[in-house]
Amino acid sequence: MSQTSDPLVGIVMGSKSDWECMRHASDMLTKFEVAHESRVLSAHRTPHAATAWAAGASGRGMQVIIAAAGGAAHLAGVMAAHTLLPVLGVPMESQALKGMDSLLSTVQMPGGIPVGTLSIGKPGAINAALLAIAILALSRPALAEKLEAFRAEQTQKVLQETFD
Ligand code: RP5
Repeated sequence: MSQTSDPLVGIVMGSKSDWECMRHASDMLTKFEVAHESRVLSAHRTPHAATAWAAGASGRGMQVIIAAAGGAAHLAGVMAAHTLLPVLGVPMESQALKGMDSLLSTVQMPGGIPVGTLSIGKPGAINAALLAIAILALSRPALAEKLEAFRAEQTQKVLQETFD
């Protein structure tokens, strides 16, 4: 587990093998100085710990959960079933089916229990963090300013691209 003080965002992933991808979400939150906690919890391998963590997240001050899993990717759905916090799902790229399994099992939630599902792999990890930041920025003007600066910088970078 990795944690900064009083985390606002919780990043959970089904296996340590997901960290190589999910570190990009953590890095983005760190860049924006958003306190967060990252840990491995599995819907299948640690079902009781996973549901207890989700149920307690709001009470511990968290405002957004990012949940990543691969294959039969039920973690984000299980998180969403046990909290009212917004849950962002990141499908991991799987070996067998390249993440299509993860994507479908994360995105196809029954009506009534939403999971905001991002794209497969690294872009999804980065965007989950940016979406979490956008949610938090709704009530934090300083964070909204940082997000605006990030977008402006990104735009300038693209416009200034050159070729060798
Ligand atoms: C899922 O199974 C994890 O989220 C991971 O993406 C996948 C493979 O896990 P390991 O076998 O590498 O632990 O639960």
